[in-house]
Amino acid sequence: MPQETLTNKTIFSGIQPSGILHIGNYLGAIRQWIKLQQDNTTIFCIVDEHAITVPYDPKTLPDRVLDVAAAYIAAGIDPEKSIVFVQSNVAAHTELAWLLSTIAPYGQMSRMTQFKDKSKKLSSKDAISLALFSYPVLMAADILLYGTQVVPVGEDQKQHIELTRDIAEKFNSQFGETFILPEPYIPTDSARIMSLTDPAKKMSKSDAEKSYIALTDAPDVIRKKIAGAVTDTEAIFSFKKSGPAVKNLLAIYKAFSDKTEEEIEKQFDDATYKDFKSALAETVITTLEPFQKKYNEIRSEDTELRLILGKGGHRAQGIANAKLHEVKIKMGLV
Ligand code: AQP
Repeated sequence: MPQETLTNKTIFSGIQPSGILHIGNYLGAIRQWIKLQQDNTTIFCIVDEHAITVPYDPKTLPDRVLDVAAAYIAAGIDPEKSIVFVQSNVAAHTELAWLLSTIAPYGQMSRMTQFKDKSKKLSSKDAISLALFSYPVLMAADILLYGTQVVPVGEDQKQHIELTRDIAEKFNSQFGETFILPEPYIPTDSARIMSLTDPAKKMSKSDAEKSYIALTDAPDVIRKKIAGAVTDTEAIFSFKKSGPAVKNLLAIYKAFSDKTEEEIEKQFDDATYKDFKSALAETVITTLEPFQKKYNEIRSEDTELRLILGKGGHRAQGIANAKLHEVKIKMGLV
């Protein structure tokens, strides 16, 4: 979808509170959302019901949810402009997911690569939950409840949006026109950030701490993680010729410095890894500083944050319940 067409659209997206948000979540998702909220109707969810599809700690989950909400707002999501809410506060999501699961095609569901990847990480077949398998149907419900036209996602989520469209199309043809078919939106300037310890894998909040830079990491932690990041044998700083590890570090530098590729290549022409990594660390630290200040302010006083989420949940319920009601009537359930 061409980027210039993104005005007056209904946009939905979310992040799982499955760990501490990292620079990949910011560069690949939240940074785009901030731009999109200017000229569109934007709905940003904290998808806690997705986060419980793999083993998790129920004691820390409530804090994780507030952490993500605080990160959204500290990064620039404006709760007056956008609806910001917690998925489990709107029961229509799980109810619609069940209704949609009655028409979700099993064969297509079995081909979802995220399910294959995530289930591989679990110790045995019995550790894989049915909910992990049906995760894309809950995601379809999240999207379809709000008349979403556009879903900003990473490349890895495109398959889930295709499934959502297929489910919506099937529902519309079986029960009558009900759902808008959403389009995935992968902005050209969104970066896919890879793990600091394994550039073949994307940076993930559920991986080892040293593999990601959390948005809330203290300066010394950032310096240490970047110093320990894997590199290639020869110190070449080129967006085309460097190996995957250095290309990833260069991409992070570019995203945080706002310099062009040519400027960066020139700047580090004769540099050592030590020079480059220390420049990178200081750039990341400086850029994250205002975010971290705001985040700490928001997070230290939960009352305001809970009020924002309560209000967002209320607004979301209004839209979601009306759509669910329509679906139930069409399915002969009311
Ligand atoms: N490494 C990344 N680079 C760019 N974008 C990324 N996103 C995630 N990782 C990167 C984008 O962040 C949004 C939210 O993702 P999510 O929390 O719903 O799940 P995820 O994609 O599975 O994120 P993680 O960090 O890898 O979480 P875990 O470890 O729990 O699976 C999405 O828009 C995603 O594209």
